[in-house]
Amino acid sequence: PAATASSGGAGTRVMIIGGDGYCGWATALHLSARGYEVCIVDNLCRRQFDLTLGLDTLTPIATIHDRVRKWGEVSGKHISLQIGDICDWEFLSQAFTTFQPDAVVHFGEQRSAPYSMIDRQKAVFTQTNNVVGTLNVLFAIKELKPDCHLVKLGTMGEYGTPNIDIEEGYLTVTHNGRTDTLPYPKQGNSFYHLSKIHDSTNMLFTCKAWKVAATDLNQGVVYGVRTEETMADPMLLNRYDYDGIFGTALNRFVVQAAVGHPLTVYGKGGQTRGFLDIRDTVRCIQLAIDNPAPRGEMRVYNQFTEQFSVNQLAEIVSREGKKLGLDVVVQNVPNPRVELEEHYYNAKCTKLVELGLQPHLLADSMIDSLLEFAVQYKDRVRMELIKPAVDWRKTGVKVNTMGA
Ligand code: NAD
Ligand code: USQ
Repeated sequence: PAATASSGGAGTRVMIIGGDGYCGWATALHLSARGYEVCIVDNLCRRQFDLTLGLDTLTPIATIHDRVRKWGEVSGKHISLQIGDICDWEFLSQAFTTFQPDAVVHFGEQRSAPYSMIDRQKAVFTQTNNVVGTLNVLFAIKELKPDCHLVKLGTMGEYGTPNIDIEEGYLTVTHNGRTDTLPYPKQGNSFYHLSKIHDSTNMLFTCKAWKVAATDLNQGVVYGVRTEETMADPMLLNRYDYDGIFGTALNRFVVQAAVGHPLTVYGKGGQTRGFLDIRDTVRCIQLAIDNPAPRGEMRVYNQFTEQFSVNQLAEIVSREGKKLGLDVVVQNVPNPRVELEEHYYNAKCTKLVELGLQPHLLADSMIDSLLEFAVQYKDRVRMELIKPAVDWRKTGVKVNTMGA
């Protein structure tokens, strides 16, 4: 049964593509715990990137098979598993036909901006993997389950950092006396962010042409690691990236503080972004599923709860770290990226709150507990993985690593 308003979505059949990843695993358990029928689809390429590049998560993570088995024991709920690549049409169409999803949550992309800027091969892989994967999902919906709602993870980085307010997806413009509501202008700052823009364009077109129902969630930078379900057993623990390629700003700063590494603020540190707690990511996805877009409409929600500059984050982490007795130093390192380091930023994020999101704001208690969590695992930190690893200006046809 397709769910309508509020959170009464129990019984809804949800396919979670990328369900072995950071956001996907937490979401799969959140929904399963609440009675949704969950199927995880993943080709485990994220684990392969770690193996290939010599990276590792802060937390020890179990295999996806062990995770799902343990979740069954802990909760009494079954999550079904389909291991395969959504760029492979045979695989995806079979997964769709077998599971018959009411909603597909699509997290299954290469999501690191630095990874996409390593070299030509990784730029091409990122855009092929992301754009073709999403295109296959759109075809699967059209051909196999036309009433299935697509909940697609986009990114706030699709908008870039324009010198005007950022709206939720669309902008009403008056030009030469005529007015129209148009997709908000997109300016990505890496081949990864650009892949998300290409996805949004394909989605908007198929919503119009095939009456697909889609919600594009332009998510900000996620922080934190604990959710109720992933903390229920050590085997359910989520991944936590802190390295220079997959680690994101606040999660990196927390680990850096825990091990006494200077906080790596890139350039002037005025770069401002939207951020949210992973406990809100899972709630936002549930709200999007429970309030499906009507067929033919592409809804766009900005999925973050607060905006911070990188300098502000470094300040918060050093203040809280000192309270816990940690010696925290902030260092402005040369910016490996090409981006504005001082800019206007004012992005709207009201639609998910209107649907009922009650944000977990970045209170001191959150930083405290995240710092304590990082300290608990600090013996696993490999200092050499912390440095910024990819320079936007040096991307070429050969592998580009700053340390090499
Ligand atoms: P992640 O890398 O931890 O997880 C992505 C998962 O998708 C991995 O398990 C990977 O194996 C899988 N995957 C990738 N390509 C696939 C394919 N072709 N077929 C099947 N599975 C595939 O990433 P995450 O941090 O959980 O991010 C999930 C989504 O949310 C991404 O689309 C990302 O762009 C978006 N997002 C993440 C953040 C963040 O801060 N982590 C912020 C905004 C948006
Ligand atoms: N930054 C630092 N120091 C660091 C790491 C990052 O100053 O050690 C700065 C970056 O230069 C950038 C900002 O922090 O200005 C954000 O960088 P990030 O690595 O935290 O986030 P980003 O590369 O944008 O990518 C992450 C996720 C991606 C998601 C995006 C949301 O990896 O999947 O799409 O956040 S958003 O930024 O809103 O587009």
